[in-house]
Amino acid sequence: MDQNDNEDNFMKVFKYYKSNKPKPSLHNVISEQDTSHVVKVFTDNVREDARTAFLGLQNCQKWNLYTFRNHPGLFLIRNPFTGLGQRYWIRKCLEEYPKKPNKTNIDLEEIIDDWWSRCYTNGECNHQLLKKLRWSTLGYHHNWDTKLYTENNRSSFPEDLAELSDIVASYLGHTGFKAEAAIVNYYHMKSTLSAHTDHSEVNLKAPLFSFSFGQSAIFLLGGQNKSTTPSAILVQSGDIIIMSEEARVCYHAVPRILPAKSIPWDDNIQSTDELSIKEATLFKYIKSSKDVISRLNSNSNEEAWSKYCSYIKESRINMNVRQVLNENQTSLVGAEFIGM
Ligand SMILES: O=C(O)CCC(=O)C(=O)O
Repeated sequence: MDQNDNEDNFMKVFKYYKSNKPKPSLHNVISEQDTSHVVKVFTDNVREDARTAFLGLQNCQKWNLYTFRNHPGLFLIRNPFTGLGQRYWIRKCLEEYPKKPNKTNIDLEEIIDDWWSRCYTNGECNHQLLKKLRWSTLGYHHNWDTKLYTENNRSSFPEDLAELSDIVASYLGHTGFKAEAAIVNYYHMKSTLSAHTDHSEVNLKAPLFSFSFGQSAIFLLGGQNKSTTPSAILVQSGDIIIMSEEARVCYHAVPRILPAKSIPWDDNIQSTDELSIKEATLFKYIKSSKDVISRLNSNSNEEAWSKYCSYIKESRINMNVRQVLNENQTSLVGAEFIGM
């Protein structure tokens, strides 16, 4: 076999799952029941985190954590969110994260301060504009051309997303994780994301957290070059994929979006009570719980939720959170690092 055949192994699988004629068989797509590939991690001794309910998560003791026999460092937490929690994050990704000063793919054509409001100007939905959003970047903005982060291309990172990432990082024992950059990806039913590695961050030792909502997807994870045949993993709404250690620098891609088999963002929708916990000792990043609790609860109103519901019925959203800097590093100024 010549060198190119080898390098094509990732692409062959990508093309197989992307194809419409013929449509792929999903027989080899790994789900958590597939014990020849997946190992359930027993987390009986896991400590409860008092912040979970504020951020739309179930009690940590109820989470289902899996590792993959062929992919050291890859973890899956199967939907630890409540229904209201999923609604909260879906709405944040649509209403808040594409707002300026965050960057979006639409900036190349036109700078829109508030994309979601613009989509609904005069009470009508501008479907064309709605479909145009493919990504927004938060914190350090990823420069897609240079593949570099720079200090002068940075906005503040959302406190709630930093707190959510901190909860998941702590659950897995990564106590020093700092959320400093995120790419929010917006997929429609025919969207794909091609094979790539995430290596623009100075710190490649810190894990990457990938939160998915809405329609399902086939996620491919291969090795450190494209000659490794990737595994195809089914990712559903609420799932968190964690890429750490070896898996942090492996090739991955999304060749296909699949219709969701269930609607977990509709599960058990009821308002969360104001929780009587001393806030000052609770949060690391969020200053007050009032805002998050009232935002969580506002989505229990079906009328308020309906516009977001129509969007997510035909789309998938993925929040991909990274630490950029090394421990004890406070800025990129003067830092030596290598991009692609
Ligand atoms: O959508 C996904 O699941 C993956 C997104 C991703 O790989 C990225 O943003 O780098």
